[in-house]
Amino acid sequence: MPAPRTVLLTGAAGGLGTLMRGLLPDYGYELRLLDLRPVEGEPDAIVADLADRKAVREAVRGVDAIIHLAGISLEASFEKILAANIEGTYHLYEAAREEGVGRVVFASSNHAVGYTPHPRGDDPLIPVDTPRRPDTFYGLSKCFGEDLAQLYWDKHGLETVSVRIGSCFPEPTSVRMLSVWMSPADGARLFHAALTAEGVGHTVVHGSSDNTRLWWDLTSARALGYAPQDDSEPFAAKLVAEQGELDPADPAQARIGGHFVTDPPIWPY
Ligand code: NAI
Ligand code: 15L
Repeated sequence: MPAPRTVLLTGAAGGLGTLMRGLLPDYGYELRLLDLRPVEGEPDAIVADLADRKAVREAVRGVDAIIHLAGISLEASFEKILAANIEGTYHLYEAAREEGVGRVVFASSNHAVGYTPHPRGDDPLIPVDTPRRPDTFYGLSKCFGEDLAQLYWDKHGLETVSVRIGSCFPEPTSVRMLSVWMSPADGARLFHAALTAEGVGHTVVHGSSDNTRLWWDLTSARALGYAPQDDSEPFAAKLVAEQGELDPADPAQARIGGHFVTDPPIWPY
């Protein structure tokens, strides 16, 4: 596979999209941007809903690969998740198949396995083939996206790397995030590896930095060539002083998905 150059970035107006818009051009990518809402400072960005199949098909035409971030990124009603994350992702894959795009990097989430208890002490890291245990309709939509990716690889030869992202923000903001944090720079490293590794078929990887308090195994991500450079530990002392260590007796602190398992935040639209 020739190295992709032109990449469609869906969800470009969002938090992660904004971070990646800043970082990925340094790897030589030419980004085509799409979002439901205008992308600040980017007048050429495509403003379209994933529900609009014609617009989605036009958006993927001619790109080498797609980084698919668009969708509802927290818990919401099933109907909203169905439209944006399930039907929307299907529309994107259909468009990719019809236009012959060879590779998708899919933003999956830790919430696909959110009910999995996190390791403590000397427990082994969670493997990437751990059974899925979604913690929300949102997490369920990420399970769907991963399965859709598998189907399009098996049936149509369309490759995907599904990145189960932990928490990708400029800094970790909770003690839980110390274990699943992916620095923006490591996020760009991982997306670059996912775009360029040979023969990925459909590969699922965990998306985190090389955190001292890591909960999950990064082997499949490293096999793509991902070499994380960051660690959340420098943020630990302050966060632990403010919030205390995680309490295993508290259901909202005992599992990978954190408070999503007990108190899912509702997306405000
Ligand atoms: P975000 O909510 O800031 O951005 C999502 C973007 O998708 C928004 O700009 C929104 O307008 C757009 N969007 C929503 N529905 C759409 C539709 N129907 N058509 C077109 N665009 C639509 O979320 P964030 O944090 O940037 O996350 C990006 C992706 O990564 C999401 O898929 C999220 O589930 C996933 N993810 C993010 C994590 C993180 O730590 N930021 C962790 C795990 C997964
Ligand atoms: C996600 O999947 C969300 O999109 C993001 O906003 C964070 O809540 C992240 O997971 C997390 O678990 O910290």
